[in-house]
Amino acid sequence: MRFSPHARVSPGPGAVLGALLGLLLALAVPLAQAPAHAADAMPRTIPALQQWTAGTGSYTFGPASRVITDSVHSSALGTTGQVFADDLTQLAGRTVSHTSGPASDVRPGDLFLTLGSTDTALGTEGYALTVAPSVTVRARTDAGAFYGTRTVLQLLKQSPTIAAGSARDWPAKPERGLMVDVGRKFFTLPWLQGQIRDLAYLKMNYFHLHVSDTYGFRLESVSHPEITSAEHYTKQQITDLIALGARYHVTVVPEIDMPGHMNTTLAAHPELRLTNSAGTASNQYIDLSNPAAYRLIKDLITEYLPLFPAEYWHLGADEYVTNYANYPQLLSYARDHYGADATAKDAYYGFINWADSLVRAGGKTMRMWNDGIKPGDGTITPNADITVDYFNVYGLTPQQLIEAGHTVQNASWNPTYYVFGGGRPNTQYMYETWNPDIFQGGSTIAAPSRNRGSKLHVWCDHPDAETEERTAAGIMTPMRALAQRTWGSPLLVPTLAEFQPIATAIGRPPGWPTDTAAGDLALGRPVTVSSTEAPALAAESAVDGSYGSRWSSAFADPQWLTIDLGGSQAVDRVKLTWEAAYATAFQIQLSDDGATWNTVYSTTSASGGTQNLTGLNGSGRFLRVNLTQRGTVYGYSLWEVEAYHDGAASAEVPAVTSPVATSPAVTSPVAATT
Ligand SMILES: [Ca+2]
Repeated sequence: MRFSPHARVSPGPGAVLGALLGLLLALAVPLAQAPAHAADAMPRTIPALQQWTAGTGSYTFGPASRVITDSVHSSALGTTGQVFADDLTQLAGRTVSHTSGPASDVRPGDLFLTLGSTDTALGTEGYALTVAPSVTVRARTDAGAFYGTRTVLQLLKQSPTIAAGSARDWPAKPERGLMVDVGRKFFTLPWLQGQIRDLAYLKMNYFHLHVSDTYGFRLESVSHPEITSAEHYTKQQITDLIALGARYHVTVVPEIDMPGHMNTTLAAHPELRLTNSAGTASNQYIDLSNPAAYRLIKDLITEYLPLFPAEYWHLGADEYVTNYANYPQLLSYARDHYGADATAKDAYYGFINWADSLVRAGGKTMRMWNDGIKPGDGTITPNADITVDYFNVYGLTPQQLIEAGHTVQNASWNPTYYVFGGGRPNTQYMYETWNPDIFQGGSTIAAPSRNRGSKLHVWCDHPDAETEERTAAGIMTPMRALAQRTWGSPLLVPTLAEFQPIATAIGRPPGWPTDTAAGDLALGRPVTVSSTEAPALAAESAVDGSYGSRWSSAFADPQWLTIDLGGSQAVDRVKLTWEAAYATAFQIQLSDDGATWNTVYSTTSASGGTQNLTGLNGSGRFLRVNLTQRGTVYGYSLWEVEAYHDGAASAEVPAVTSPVATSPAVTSPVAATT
């Protein structure tokens, strides 16, 4: 996919209009923190629960709490029980045990997983949850039980105590996911692993890897090693990633984009480039009139079909030739193979169905993008068994595709496209108005069951436009809105402004990697600020461990940011990572009471960037960044504020493992009770 004609300017310090709109939004919703009464009783999860009935009393997660999988179903639930215990171990900062046993073993504080629900409305991914002195998740399938554990995990992330009650919960759509263009930009394995955990945390299950495009072919190959890029994934790495996905109920679906977007392959095979009637060879179109092209493509599909156990294979098939009159060899090929009435476009349609036959022979269902499927331009139509990812308004409408026999997925440019250097998802529209049965351009379908669901799409048209950390932060809220919309439960709150603090409170899954170093005293601590530019630029983003998320203030002097370190801490180093909106004058201050401040660092000539302020000498429970002079016309914006007590390490003694635990889990409410 390339730029949409509707591409919007991405937000940034220069986006004055966007910033002003953000301010207006913030001002328009002054009571964003005050939930409606109806939402008070509903536990806060993303996605929201379909149904909740409040009970009496509560459940508390404590040091003796165990995960118990019903011994009758221990083989089916064993992995889910262990993943749940592992996640709780990360959350609590201590080992949470997992055992198998009968319901009669369950004690107050335990978490019990079982199957055998007769509630058919729960389907294959739903579950029932009972919160009492102990918690019980009962489902019809392992997947359903797993999603019950994600609900409990999100609730325990917010508090070790959960109000009693019972839930029935199930998804509206079977596919809820994310696509990442690793073809144009190489994303590291830890990043991909983190996205699998984050998808699962949001009860999402579909991870589409677009593995080849303009700037790369990212898979190790034995049949064609000449096309593999230097930055690529080995087959073992892919197998391990798929195994992680299986533990988290996330399916990894590959796409090797063909017959367009084949730049990397054609750089190694210039003889297969499609040449137009003027004699110009394309960098990205393979020549579908050349039998050698089919041999190479068959080699690749045959090599990789067994590597990916997912039931789907995505062919891509987007953005191939548009003016077929320029390619008479395609017309000749089509007439030779598909009859005297064939059109040049039949070379494309015939290729699609040829590839579909390879995929079906491999036991899978093929998918493709929608733009090449047009009415009346060929004598061949794509096989009806192909699932079509509908991303923009070209040719057949979603309803027409369904009438032609296809199943579809909603990949609408608006609101599911996140384009490097281009447009961003309209998350407010996505959360407040859209649903997965509204397709690009507003078209709808008669039978929603023929729509598998939706996913967010990260397209890296300009691969260096942002780092993978920034991308993780940039898609965080859109993914949460999409999780809500694909699960399809009633909204907890009607506006994105009200949803944002819920998303912040639920945060990332346990074990989410941080950018900050071990021993960061500020990580995940409570933080207060003088002002916030927009709900999406919350104070918590300055202490969340990510250099991809930031706090930003109103456009005025002075401002401040205060972190509660939880108790008096000696601090000898503070690291500030500024966005473009920096301070020229500020002070670092410490206080035991939050009222009387001891200044340990002061400057009037700072120039932003990353400031690693060493040799500080002070202690206190509260750390304040007191901001007195802006460096730009904007406010103050910090990607992250970190505080350390390097102690002996700063005296050039070899670093030792910090006694301060480094996981964000240590600051979670759960850990606080242990
Ligand atoms: Ca941050």
